[in-house]
Amino acid sequence: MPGKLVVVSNRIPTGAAPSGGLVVAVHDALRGSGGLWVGAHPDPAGPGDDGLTEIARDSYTRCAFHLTEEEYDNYYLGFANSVLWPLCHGRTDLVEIERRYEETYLAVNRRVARLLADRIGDDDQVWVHDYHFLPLAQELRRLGVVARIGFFLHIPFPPLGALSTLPTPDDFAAWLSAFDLVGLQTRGDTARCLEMFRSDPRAEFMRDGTVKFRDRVVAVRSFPIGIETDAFAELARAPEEQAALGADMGEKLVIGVDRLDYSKGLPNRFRAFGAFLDDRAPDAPRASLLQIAPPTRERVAAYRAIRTELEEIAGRLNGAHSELDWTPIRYIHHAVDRAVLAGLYRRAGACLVTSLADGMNLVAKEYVAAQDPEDPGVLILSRFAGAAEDMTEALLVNPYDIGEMATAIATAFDMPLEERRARHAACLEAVRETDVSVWASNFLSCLSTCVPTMRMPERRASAGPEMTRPVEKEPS
Ligand code: ADQ
Repeated sequence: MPGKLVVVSNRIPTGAAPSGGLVVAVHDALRGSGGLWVGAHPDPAGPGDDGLTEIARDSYTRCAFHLTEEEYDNYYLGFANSVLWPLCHGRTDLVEIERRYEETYLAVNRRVARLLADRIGDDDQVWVHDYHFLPLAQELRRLGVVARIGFFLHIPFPPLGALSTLPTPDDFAAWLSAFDLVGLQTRGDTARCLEMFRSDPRAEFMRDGTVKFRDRVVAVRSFPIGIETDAFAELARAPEEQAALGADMGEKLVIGVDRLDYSKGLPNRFRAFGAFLDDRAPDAPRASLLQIAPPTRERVAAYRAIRTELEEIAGRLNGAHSELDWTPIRYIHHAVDRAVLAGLYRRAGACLVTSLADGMNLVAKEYVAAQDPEDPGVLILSRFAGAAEDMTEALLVNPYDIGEMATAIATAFDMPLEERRARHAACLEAVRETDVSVWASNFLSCLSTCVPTMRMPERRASAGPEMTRPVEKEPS
């Protein structure tokens, strides 16, 4: 009988009925297998216990581990978001090297592994999410866990050269090789991951494309993530949400929705909208940019800096272009209810996704799903978002080229209906093909076909260093 599913992710839903595409897909997969979902407790400091706190139980169990304030600072804000995040998003200039960051990151992963090891059966499948837990499989293997362990990286895989920024660059490949399956967002990410292994003398390529690394074999594949397409489209059609959106946002509306993050290219997006306003004819219809961008990680200096920069640009552009009854840039700093968001997407004639680097970008997919296929808006999409790999009929732009983005905004507003329909239909097909339910089932069925390279139950009690053993090759 197949075992249960164990999911590990930094964020974990606390409510009884989780919402949001990724969360729902994971929730559904867990309900089917009666498994366990473990994540960090939303309260930074727990009640003092060092173990797992159960936060929900249904057909599966949700448990959380607590981070002390020091762990939150050094593991989450430190190594995860001031080292790995900028590294993976091409901003090695923002990487902050602090010994305590790395030490705490490893210590938290070791602790989570200890909390989990006894709860994982040999036939279970473990699905680890994202850069907060890169060393987790290595720690679980050290504790004798032989179950299949898969990893999905939601953010871009870093280019080879950038890995040298890490305090111990060789660790990255070793961490990944402790998983049986490494899932990445795009074919480009997969190529970069394989390039890392190819340049490492410890790695060797098997005939079936898997990588043998010391005593382990790991498969590397892309699994582009998506959204709950039909459910989101349904939300956008809801008439009550439409009725609430009659605000005077001008005749032409372009929308942007992002966490306030330097990887999303927001300053250039605002500048491009300013250049579009500069170039438009005096009698052209009024156009507004509605930017929804709640701040995140504000204790990290780079996030405070981007907020200040953006407010300055918005202030300057509004000063130059506002009229008594019209403000061209509306900048909202808080999260918006998903139903309202879906309605706003549908109301907007264009959506600007201008990421300088992005694993996938779900906003691009949500915008397409929310459109009326008979009269759709136009997606303007950065070539550096993972979504651009398959959504080739969006207006693809270089987010460093302000003039090109300004022209794209004008092109989107002037685009004939037939062309809008054709581009939208092609993009919608790409969104459907990567529906989040497809993404989850593809990843899990691929993981189930991986042949675990360590089936040595007698090692379960030992927490010693990894032992070597003959490699079992995956069937080709
Ligand atoms: P994010 O960097 O958070 O995700 P994205 O993929 O765009 O980026 O997802 C953002 C989600 O949050 C969307 O569903 C969006 O609707 C929602 N959201 C953003 N701002 C909001 C607001 N103000 N109010 C309400 N909802 C808001 C990371 C990676 C991405 C990858 C995803 C999933 O950085 O590249 O696509 O994980 O793997």
